[in-house]
Amino acid sequence: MSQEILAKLLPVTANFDLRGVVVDAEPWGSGHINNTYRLTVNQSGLTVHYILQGINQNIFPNVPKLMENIQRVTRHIASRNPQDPRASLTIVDARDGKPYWQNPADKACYRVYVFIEGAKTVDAVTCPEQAYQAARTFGAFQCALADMPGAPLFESIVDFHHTPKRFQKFLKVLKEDKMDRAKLCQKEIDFALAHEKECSIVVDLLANGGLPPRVTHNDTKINNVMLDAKTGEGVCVIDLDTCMPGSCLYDFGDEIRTTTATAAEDERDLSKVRFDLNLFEALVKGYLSTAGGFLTPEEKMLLPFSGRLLTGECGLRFLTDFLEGDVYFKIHRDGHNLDRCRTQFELVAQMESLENEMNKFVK
Ligand code: ADP
Ligand code: GN1
Ligand code: MG
Repeated sequence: MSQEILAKLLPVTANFDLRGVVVDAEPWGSGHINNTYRLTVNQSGLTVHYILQGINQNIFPNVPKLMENIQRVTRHIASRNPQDPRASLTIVDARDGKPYWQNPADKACYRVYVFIEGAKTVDAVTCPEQAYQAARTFGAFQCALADMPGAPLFESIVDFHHTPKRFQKFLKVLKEDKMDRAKLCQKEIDFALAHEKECSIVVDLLANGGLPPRVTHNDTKINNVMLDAKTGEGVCVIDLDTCMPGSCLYDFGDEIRTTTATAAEDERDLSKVRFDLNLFEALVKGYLSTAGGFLTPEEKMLLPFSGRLLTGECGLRFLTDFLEGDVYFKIHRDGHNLDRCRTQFELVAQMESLENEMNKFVK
């Protein structure tokens, strides 16, 4: 199987100077957006790995600007950590000198990163220490981006966390119901409709100056941070496609979404899906240990709410994609996006009932 994949990818890898012979290629990780492979390269007897990604150009049509963002961010993070090569993703340029390669035949774009060895990602946390480490690492990343020189980053997905616009899109897709699926998810539709009011809290505050704009990652789910395989310490923030102007609350909210849940995002048995206050507390401690110094009182106050907002937004996006016919997120089974939506809405409901406890802890 992996040899078949290798045969397909060799014409792609030939366009990058990998300093050896590519001997294996296997699908890697569980991201929903790009096509990710781990390459094994024999460099004069030494085995070295790389990450090769086919970039999702439906979602990121402007690859040159996308890669310029990633180049700026990775260089800046690397310059902040000169002693630690694992602290930043490292792009391997194509032979033509660009940070990606475009196949002239079908226009598909690919990029290569140095593989971060001795580290792992997890799809669900198993202990508070992992939550602490993930949040500490994302907080440090935000802190480092705060003084990145140059013009604002390119908006790789416009209005990515504009929750009210996400809500309007949901209403439109629901009205069309072109796959005739609304009848399969009436409970989830009702849940979404009942939460419209909360959608605009953060975007309104950003617009009226109540919250400061920041440079953020915007996709801080738990499998976008690498943890040391031995010590469990946070090593590196990855998946930089959505680094752009945003709010700290987008990042912290998405951390809450995936780092305080006791089950995977697509768990079908909702009795296993629990928002865990201990994990939340570890997350808050980790985040404040690196980001606490620059957050405004308003940002701090909204940290607990951001969990509900981002978890609800993500559930809404899964529901919209289910209704639309699974056109955005990769799915691996029928109803996958609906299963994902259900876990997210379950978490929102639990966070609502624990609102006082969450607020008390942050205070
Ligand atoms: P997607 O945008 O599809 O989520 P990611 O960039 O997050 O893609 O990559 C998918 C997975 O591949 C990650 O969750 C991680 O496990 C792994 N990965 C990505 N980049 C690296 C890297 N440089 N070194 C090691 N593993 C990586
Ligand atoms: C996607 O790329 P990945 O799998 O890390 C998505 C996020 C969602 C997440 C839900 C560019 O993240 O916004 O929160 O799935 N990324 C993009 O799991 O849409
Ligand atoms: Mg990812």
